[in-house]
Amino acid sequence: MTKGAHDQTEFAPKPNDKLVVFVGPSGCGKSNLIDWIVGDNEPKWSNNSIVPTAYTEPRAVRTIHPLTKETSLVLVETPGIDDSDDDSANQVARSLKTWLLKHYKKEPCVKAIVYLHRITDNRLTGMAHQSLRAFRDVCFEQGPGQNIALVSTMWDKIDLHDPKEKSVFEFREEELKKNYFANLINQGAVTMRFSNDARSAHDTIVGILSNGPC
Ligand SMILES: Nc1nc2c(ncn2[C@@H]2O[C@H](COP(=O)(O)OP(=O)(O)OP(=O)(O)O)[C@@H](O)[C@H]2O)c(=O)[nH]1
Ligand SMILES: [Mg+2]
Repeated sequence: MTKGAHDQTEFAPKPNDKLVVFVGPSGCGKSNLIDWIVGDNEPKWSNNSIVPTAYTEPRAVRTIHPLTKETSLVLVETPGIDDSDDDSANQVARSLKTWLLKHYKKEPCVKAIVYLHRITDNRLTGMAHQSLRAFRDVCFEQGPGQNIALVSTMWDKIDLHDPKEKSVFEFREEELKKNYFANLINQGAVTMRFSNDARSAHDTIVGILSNGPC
């Protein structure tokens, strides 16, 4: 699989769709991971620009479900959360709700909400648990924390063969699990690493799809 293109002409929902919703601050790697999962040709949604993507509504791409091999998997990218604005996550969650209502007459199966963050950031800005509460309210009826995947990106930038560098970033990852993400993990959220290649993208989406109610 190579990092890929996806046509964003009118999105056509289907009754048995399984949705995975990607959320996080601008630049955390939502488009990039989706491009890798979809595969084929050239990247479509991710680019090397430092300017946040200018879109205010979620956008979706249909692709093959890696476990069932049906074209039932729908990857939804939500607009980047602005961590400097307390209401930004709520606004983005509302845009997701509007998008879901517009496209699906009956509530669709949302397999997971994926919260992305860059492991290379040396300070955390956003409040993942607060951001995620708004999205959980939109997507799930069941208890908090279920069906949440916390994916750290940029692992390809880390030289895990260098013992010093390895210990710095693995310590950082542990800090995140013990503090920042602890509540979510206690409630059932899973954590994963993404290292910016096809295999890692495959493992990440399979890991995400292996849990969940539908
Ligand atoms: N090396 C590396 N680069 C990454 C990774 N994830 C994202 N990038 C790069 O970081 C930049 C931003 O990534 P995007 O995927 O566009 O970020 P986004 O979350 O979609 O941002 P918005 O659409 O603005 O909300 C792009 O240049 C990506 O190629 C990663 O895991 N490794
Ligand atoms: Mg994007």
